[in-house]
Amino acid sequence: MNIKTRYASLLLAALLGANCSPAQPAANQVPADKLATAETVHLCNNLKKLAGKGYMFGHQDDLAYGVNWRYENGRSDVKEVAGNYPAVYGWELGGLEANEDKNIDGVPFKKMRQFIREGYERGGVITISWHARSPFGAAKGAWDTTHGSVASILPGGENHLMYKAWLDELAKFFLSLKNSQGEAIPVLFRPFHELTGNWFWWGRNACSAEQFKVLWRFTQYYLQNEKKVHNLLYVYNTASDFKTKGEFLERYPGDDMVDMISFDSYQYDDPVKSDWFVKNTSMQLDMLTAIATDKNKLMAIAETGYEQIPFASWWTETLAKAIGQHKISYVLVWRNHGYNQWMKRMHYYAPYKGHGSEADFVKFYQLDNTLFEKDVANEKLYE
Ligand code: BMA
Repeated sequence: MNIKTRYASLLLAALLGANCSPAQPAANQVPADKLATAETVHLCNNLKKLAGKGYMFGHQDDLAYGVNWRYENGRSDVKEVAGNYPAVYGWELGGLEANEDKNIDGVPFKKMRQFIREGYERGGVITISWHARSPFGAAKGAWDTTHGSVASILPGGENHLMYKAWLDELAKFFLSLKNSQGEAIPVLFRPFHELTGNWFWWGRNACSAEQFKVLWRFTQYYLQNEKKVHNLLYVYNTASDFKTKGEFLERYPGDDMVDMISFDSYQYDDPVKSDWFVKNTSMQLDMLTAIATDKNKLMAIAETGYEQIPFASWWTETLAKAIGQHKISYVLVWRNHGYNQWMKRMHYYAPYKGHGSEADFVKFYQLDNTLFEKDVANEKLYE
């Protein structure tokens, strides 16, 4: 760590109150943001209670498009198969930092705001990720591993002012998320996701653990204290590459900075021949359970999926088994893009009407411990 980074780190620790001692397990969970709005506090507490009943099913970009459609009011591939919307809606802000009208997957932010409101008003939960472009240039988007990018945006770094301008755009968006009564809509914000991987500019090879923690602490400090954004719960999210609790926590910014711990894990091999996904996910959830209990945090599988779901009973025989009895808040599958020109293949993770895993998804939907929108609407998570 250089002197500037060290200074910034100490300054932020002082500003935010460094947190060394784990919180005592308690029935209630207080959000990391001490000024969180009433609805955000309720969501935090209610998610804690809900985890005892089951886990919510989530889908990225669910209301915006599906495998065979784009922007048709009321549609959702999940709803067309299960008869009900997902309980969790994932959205993505990449591009907003540069004041773009659409995100990196072409979703107009104006429409996204409307979809977020619809999901919230029906009682669902909103989570947001951010594939911000590299501070070293937009060419590679978030997928730039040049060392030094994080250092350059920390206080004292050459791109710090630019980073603050990015956060100003994010803050405007978060503050604009309101329901018809003007209530701020709570969001599970998952910045710097898959942080243990080595593919994004905030990843393991591009910055030190200390720099990562300062980045997180600064971001949260700036959104909360400078921009007065108080409708966020903060989600710490690693890739599926950790083998121990220590590895999972290596870049953890502090108990006072995080509300939920999570990881992303995808199925890449053939689940009929290999039980890697079930075993590894279950083992990693054991570790998360121990950490979440110790620290009194929520937990989730923030992204998963088996692209194109080429195993008809993946939902009940693989995914549900991998989760087992672990008390996660939610599991979210990635987006139903359809044919992806750039990848040159079909890119989707939830079934759609006519898909081979449809019947099994209905079984998954009917399991006692899977929760979709109608289940969470009954729970009144914001009251
Ligand atoms: C990836 C793919 C990309 C997309 C990115 C951000 O997993 O779906 O096509 O741009 O997520 O949503």
